[in-house]
Amino acid sequence: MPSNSPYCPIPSRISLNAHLYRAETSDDLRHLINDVARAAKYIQFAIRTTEAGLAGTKNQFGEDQVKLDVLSDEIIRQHLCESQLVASFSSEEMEDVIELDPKAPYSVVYDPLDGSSLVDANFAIGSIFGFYEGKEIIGRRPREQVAALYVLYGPRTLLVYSVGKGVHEFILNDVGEFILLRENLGVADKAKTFSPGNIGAVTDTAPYRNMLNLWLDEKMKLRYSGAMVADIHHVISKGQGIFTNVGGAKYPEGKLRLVFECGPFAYLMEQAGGAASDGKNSILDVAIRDTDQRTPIIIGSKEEVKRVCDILSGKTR
Ligand code: AHM
Ligand code: MG
Repeated sequence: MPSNSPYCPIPSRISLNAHLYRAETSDDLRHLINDVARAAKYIQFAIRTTEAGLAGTKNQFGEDQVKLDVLSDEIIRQHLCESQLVASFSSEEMEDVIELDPKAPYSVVYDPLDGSSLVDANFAIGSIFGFYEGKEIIGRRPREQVAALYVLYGPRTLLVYSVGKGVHEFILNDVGEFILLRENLGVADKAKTFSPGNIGAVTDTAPYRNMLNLWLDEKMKLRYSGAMVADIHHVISKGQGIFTNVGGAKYPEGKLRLVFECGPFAYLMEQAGGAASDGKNSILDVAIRDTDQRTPIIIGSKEEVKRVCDILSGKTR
């Protein structure tokens, strides 16, 4: 970070590191976020250059892992280990919480490559991270996160982060640095676009069908890519919208995981002025019992989140 010395030129761009410094983020957290951002650069390079395909292995949920899932997880683990700042971590690709150094200041939860089944279709995909102080993850609530971020690998590579002081967006430039694009992204109370996940649930969940019919009747615009990270970025980027993944017979709790996916996004969405609910409570207040815990999620513009929760609970039609 340049000092006030007249010998330090005024920068023509603000780097992620400079932005974290200005936000008075602790040095440890700033270094850890920089390390995670560096891992993301290697992942985006791997996405561009690695042939898509199955790795021949399954993750803790019995899902086929694609090569890039495994590689992204390895890249992140390497950077977390090298940082010397991680007490424990938990990845969507691994079964347990892994303890690294109980005296280190932070724990990290992450989905290394959300939407990886879309790699062959060349859709946007991403990495999602949540940061907690201390070594415990089980028994915590996502509200205890001290930071969250995601990296979106699309036509551009974007990084969106919050350390509890607003939500800020960076773009990866040609020399490999994340530089500030937009500061203090906000999400309006009313939604104009909808992004309905686990849509198969309408066959046995009448209120979800009612909700969908309302969105169609009101001529709201459909924006659904199949990667949560891209679909929620759409809401944050456009400053409005609603994303849902609610339960039905096949996935009673919906398809998405509290720890790696819903928790970090709930933190970012509340920081942007939106809301995230499991249908009853804020996602940020749901206790983490297990790393494979799933939760319904209704996230985005505040008024729409409330309306969806009311309709799904049968309070209104
Ligand atoms: P993944 O982490 O294995 O990629 O799975 C999670 C993804 C989310 O990104 C997305 O919202 C959801 O699965 C899509 O599910 P569906 O294809 O049923 O709409
Ligand atoms: Mg995922």
